[in-house]
Amino acid sequence: MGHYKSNVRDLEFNLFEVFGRREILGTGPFADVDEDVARGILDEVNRLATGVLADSFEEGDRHPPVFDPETSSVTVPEGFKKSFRALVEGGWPKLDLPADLGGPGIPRSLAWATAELVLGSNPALYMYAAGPNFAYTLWKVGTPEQRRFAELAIEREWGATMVLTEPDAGSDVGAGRTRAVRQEDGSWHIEGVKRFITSAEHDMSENIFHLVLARPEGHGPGTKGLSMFLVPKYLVDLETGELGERNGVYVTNVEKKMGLKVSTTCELTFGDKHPAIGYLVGDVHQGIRQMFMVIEHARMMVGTKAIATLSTGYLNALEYARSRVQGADLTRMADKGAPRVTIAHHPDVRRELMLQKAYAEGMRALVLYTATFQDTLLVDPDDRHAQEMNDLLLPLVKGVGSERSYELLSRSLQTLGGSGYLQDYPIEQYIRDARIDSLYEGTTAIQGLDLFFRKILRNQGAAVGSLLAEIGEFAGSEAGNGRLKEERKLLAEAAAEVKAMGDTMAGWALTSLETPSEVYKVGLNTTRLLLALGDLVIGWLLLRQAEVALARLADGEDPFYQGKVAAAGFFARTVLPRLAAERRVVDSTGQELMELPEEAF
Ligand code: ST9
Ligand code: FAD
Repeated sequence: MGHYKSNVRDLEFNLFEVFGRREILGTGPFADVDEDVARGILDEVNRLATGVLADSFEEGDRHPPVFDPETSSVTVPEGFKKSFRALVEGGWPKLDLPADLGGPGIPRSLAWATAELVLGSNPALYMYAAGPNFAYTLWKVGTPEQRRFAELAIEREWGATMVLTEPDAGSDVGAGRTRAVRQEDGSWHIEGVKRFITSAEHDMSENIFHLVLARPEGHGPGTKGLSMFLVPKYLVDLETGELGERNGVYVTNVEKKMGLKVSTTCELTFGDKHPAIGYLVGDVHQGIRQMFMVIEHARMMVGTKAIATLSTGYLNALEYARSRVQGADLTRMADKGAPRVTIAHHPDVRRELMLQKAYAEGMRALVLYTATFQDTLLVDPDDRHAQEMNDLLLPLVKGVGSERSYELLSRSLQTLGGSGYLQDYPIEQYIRDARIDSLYEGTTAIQGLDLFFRKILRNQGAAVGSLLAEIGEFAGSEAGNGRLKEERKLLAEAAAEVKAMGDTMAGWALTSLETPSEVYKVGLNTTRLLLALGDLVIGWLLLRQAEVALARLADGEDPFYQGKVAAAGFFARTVLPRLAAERRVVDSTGQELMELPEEAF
């Protein structure tokens, strides 16, 4: 048995029973996909994910890629290559493409459900498979030549990277110093050093193209002064598609890191040995806007990766708890001769397991709920509400998904006792591999700032207001036919707490226009608000699932649906009430921390 335990039933439950995806299949851009095709895709990818993709998960960790500084080359372990080939040969990296670029033209919700399976099984595979997806962005915003390049990249299965970070420009991308110098023939020479670049070198594709942010000479400071350049490893003859000269971009180091070791994290040096030729994407200087098209996808990916890992962590913990015999039932604690029971009998283990289950399944629902807005945008790219909801939910998927998954994976390990600490089980690797998720693609702090300032304040509360109204409507409804009455009340109370937190913070933001230091009080609470809103939405989505499950249970018992009702009730009773405390913390925020001299820390 491989390490990966998937949950296809829950994916299908979300897609077809909760979020009504059946209704959009067979129509518009999804004309060629019906429910059978959709279920077939999930089945096929699940077969791969629990088989050949998972096979090299451990090998990639124990025998990471080898970097040769002499040749600037990287050799990836053979087992991982085999897994990658299986993914590529199945055509799965092209899953995100529309039909006119050779993709299946599926809804985003189905694409993300499928992505969960790959990301839970062996996340680095998904990242090495970024080529077609990144080429699609290039195709959307590129010049005719760049569109041709993108088509070749898709056809020839080239690798791809997103290149923002520099030693002095991490969260603050606008501090980037990599330069772009215009040449007479209209191309550019890129000069500088980028770091931490994922998949920038490997031996699994004949070419790799980099989407690079650099500052053209004379352009202003900050992110708005950056432009995006296409910088291929090998130059390409666009007519024949043949590879030409080696371009002057080289990997000059590969980092040694805590986890996700098979994914190369590279220092990338431009124009040191010979010129690194770049092409201005779309022939326009809109680098940060273009890069955010890639980032939005990557943030969704990171959240999905984290949640996928929590789900398999939980299911591994559950399997262990069902077989590990230790101690007597608590009711017979004093009876030293009482039969020993599996640890799944112990109240404390049950509580821990249910917390893992509720978060894993609630956050899966969050990913797929967010994806439903992306589905709408494929049907109507001008749907403003769908755009704003997607924008609002992305920092939750990424920020809450990564923070809670890491926290809860530690609980999964705890369920295995000392055995969880061993490499005999996958959870210690899950934890190391998932630790990155709250760091890259914008740290949690950045997600909190993005949520409050850009997605709430700048949006004048429209999207969050609509979300809270929908939650309020559910709480005030008859959902669950009396069976969810207490839970709906807890949901309404939690929603009021979160709204109060947001209102208080918005008030400080307003006051800061006159008294700038008031904004510190906002900054002390943006991550708190992110996590609180996350808990609220997770609680709501679990209750929506419970409503569906209760209706199904009327037809007879099914542990899957019983589990849904139990998880929603547990979350409502044990997690949502904590939001009252979070609100009190917000209310009591002062300037003490900001006035404290650094030496006192
Ligand atoms: C990284 C990569 O970490 C990690 C791994 C990558 C792996 C890739 C693999 C992907 C997989 C692909 C799929 C494969 C498929 C396979 C299938 C197999 C089955 N939304 O607020 P301002 C824009 S990469 C949209 O003033 P500052 C906007 O244009 C490194 N746009 O910011 C805005 O202008 P305006 C990641 C946004 O103060 C402009 O930026 N690094 C958003 O100048 C300026 O905005 C990071 O993420 C947004 N939310 O800069 C950096 N926000 O306002 C984190 C901004 O006019 N740091 N824009 O619209 C930040 O995000 C900062 O907040 C900052 C601040 C840089 C934006
Ligand atoms: P810093 O920005 O220095 O942050 C340090 C700490 O300060 C963090 O806790 C942060 O939250 C906090 N902080 C910083 N600014 C603020 C602020 N304004 N308000 C509040 N808190 C703040 N980059 C790429 O371009 N392409 C890639 O493919 C890529 N892959 C990566 C793979 C790995 C394994 C790693 C480790 C990184 C990768 N990155 C990549 C870079 C990654 O996106 C950055 O590490 C990340 O954006 C954070 O930047 P930093 O590491 O410089 O941390």
